[in-house]
Amino acid sequence: MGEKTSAHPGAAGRAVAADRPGNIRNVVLVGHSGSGKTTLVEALALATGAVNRAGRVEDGAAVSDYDEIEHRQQRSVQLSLVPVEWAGIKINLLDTPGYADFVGELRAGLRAADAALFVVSAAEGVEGVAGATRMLWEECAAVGMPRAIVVTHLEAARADFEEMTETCRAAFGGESGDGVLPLYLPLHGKEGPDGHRPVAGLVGLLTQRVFDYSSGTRTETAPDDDQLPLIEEARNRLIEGIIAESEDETLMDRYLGGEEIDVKTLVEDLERAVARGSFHPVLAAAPAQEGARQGLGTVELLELITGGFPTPPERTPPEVTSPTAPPARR
Ligand SMILES: Nc1nc2c(ncn2[C@@H]2O[C@H](COP(=O)(O)OP(=O)(O)OP(=O)(O)O)[C@@H](O)[C@H]2O)c(=O)[nH]1
Ligand SMILES: [Mg+2]
Repeated sequence: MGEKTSAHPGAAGRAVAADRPGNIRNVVLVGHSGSGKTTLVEALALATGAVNRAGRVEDGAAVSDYDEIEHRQQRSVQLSLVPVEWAGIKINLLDTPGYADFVGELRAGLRAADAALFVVSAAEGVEGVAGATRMLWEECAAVGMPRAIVVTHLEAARADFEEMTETCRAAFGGESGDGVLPLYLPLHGKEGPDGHRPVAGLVGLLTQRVFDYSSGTRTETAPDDDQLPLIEEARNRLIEGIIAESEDETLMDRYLGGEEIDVKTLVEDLERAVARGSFHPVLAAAPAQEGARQGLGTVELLELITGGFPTPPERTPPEVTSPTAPPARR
């Protein structure tokens, strides 16, 4: 790795400045080869303005697959850093190769990060969250690394976001599956001639607002009356999940007593639980449409990274060892 790891010269044109550690998030993207990590990095670079136009992996035009070998193989072979800026926070996105041969690059990325995004393809189903990905999840859990899950390939024929969420709960959520829950549900648009219903937006389970991406730019609207009952069950499950993780023990009693807990309190508790590594939100993402800036779910993901993921000083540095000296803290 070493010198090879560099920001793509085209990304942002210049490095994003951050004047203090509190304004930095170091985030590694991990997951099965082909799950969509490089494509997601591209979507985030576009949404934050780090690039002006999204390149596709298969065209050899994605910012984090810049090596000629990557262009030829149409997949990542090395760790790469793509710095982006959102709401005054510098986010260092570390894109890792999913293919097992390049595990050394993955390990280097994990070491440098303070939080991880597990990218899973809904088209792959359970295969994408088994084996190496699941072991990696457990390894991150052992050191308390904050984690979130991003579901991609939402428009694939087999894709079903809710089914994928249940698969993730079973794979990553331990016996109860608690602590692995979606924050948004995808909203499907009109059925096309091929019988598919593309994902047009997201509905926020806490805010009960609709975030519509169908125009290529995120717009916020109120849900239709018939949409609210559809999210009620998932909303209640999420609220109970957040309250169960809350440090405020009175909250559960108040909730069970019928009190409506306000969204701000819930979001703050959620962000604290994410930062502690005890709650793992499931989000959805898709590349931006041709000519558009915002890919579905990019804004929600950036909000989670900046609001819920820890700053470098908040994380305990990893243990370092040398052949001659006993384990020591860095
Ligand atoms: N339809 C669709 N295609 C996607 C999506 N995300 C990624 N792809 C495509 O899936 C293929 C693999 O995506 P990559 O972004 O290269 O996957 P990766 O996780 O970086 O793969 P490795 O670098 O091998 O680990 C590419 O052809 C992408 O264009 C998505 O959300 N929807
Ligand atoms: Mg890649």
